Amino acid sequence: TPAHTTTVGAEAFFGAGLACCRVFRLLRVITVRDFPYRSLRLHACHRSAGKRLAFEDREYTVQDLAAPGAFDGVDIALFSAGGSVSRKYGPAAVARGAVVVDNSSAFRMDPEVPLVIPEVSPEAMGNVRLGQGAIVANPNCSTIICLMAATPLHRHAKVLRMVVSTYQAESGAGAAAMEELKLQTQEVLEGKAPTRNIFKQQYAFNIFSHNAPVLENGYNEEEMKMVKETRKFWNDKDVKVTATCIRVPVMRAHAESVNLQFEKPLDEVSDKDDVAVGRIRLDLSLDDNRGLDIFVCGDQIRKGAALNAVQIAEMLLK
Ligand code: 11C
Repeated sequence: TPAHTTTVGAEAFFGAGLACCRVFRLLRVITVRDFPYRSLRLHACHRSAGKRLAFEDREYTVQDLAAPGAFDGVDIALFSAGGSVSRKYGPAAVARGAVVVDNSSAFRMDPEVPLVIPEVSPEAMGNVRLGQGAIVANPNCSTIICLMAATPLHRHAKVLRMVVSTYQAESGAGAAAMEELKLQTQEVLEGKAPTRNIFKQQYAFNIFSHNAPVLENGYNEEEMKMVKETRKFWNDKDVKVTATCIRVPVMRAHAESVNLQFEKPLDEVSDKDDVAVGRIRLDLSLDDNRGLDIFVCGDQIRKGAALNAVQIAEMLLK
């Protein structure tokens, strides 16, 4: 078994928030998949450095990400701390020879950076090798879940146009949002005004446009990530993609409605994946069996982030 040093970059690891929830999930996936490592280091921002954490029968002291030599001897660095941390420290890890598997959006659209979903695009890893510093980007969770289902179909009949509507869980916004959904639900049921610390909208008993900033074109950033990442992933700048991303008051797992229009007629559709695909219907609004309506659902923290990142790291070991 190869043995490697893995760094889990964990800004705000001990605080409530996106990074906390996701890094915790990364560690769980490392255990569940029995990921082989010789040593593991946990890094966080200055304020969490020095804290102690038990993981797999050992106690770790969280180290300062900014300390000199933080990445010395690291083969694989799993970053799950948001774009600004990845931008600041990712290149430093690469300079020390580490392969950075980055869960943030910081490098996804960089033409030099592979965007990888292992089951559907192992070839996208290109020449990335252990020992030769590089960045590999994990797509956005909504994109991964959609493309797990749509990519085999795209390869089969070539997608010309894809229309996605998402129903996104609170876990995509982090542990604090999940806690607030619980609190809000209780408050609303008791007739109290719901606490709104995370989003400006009430999300208990409510649905609303994804909380990502709205851009000049009227789409929110989450929607445009789906458009741009799909084009890069399929290496097809002409594919028409449009998305509507919505938050729903659900704790875990995103659901998506995906409408696909193909270049070639379909003669069969059958797929079994870890992302569940259901409600497969020929699109009645299109002629000649060239359209399909499907409904996909997956755990965006497992396959949508942590599991995908660890699978990329596993590819590096092969
Ligand atoms: C959500 N997909 O569910 C988002 C969070 O680019 O990795 C992750 C954003 C990203 O809210």
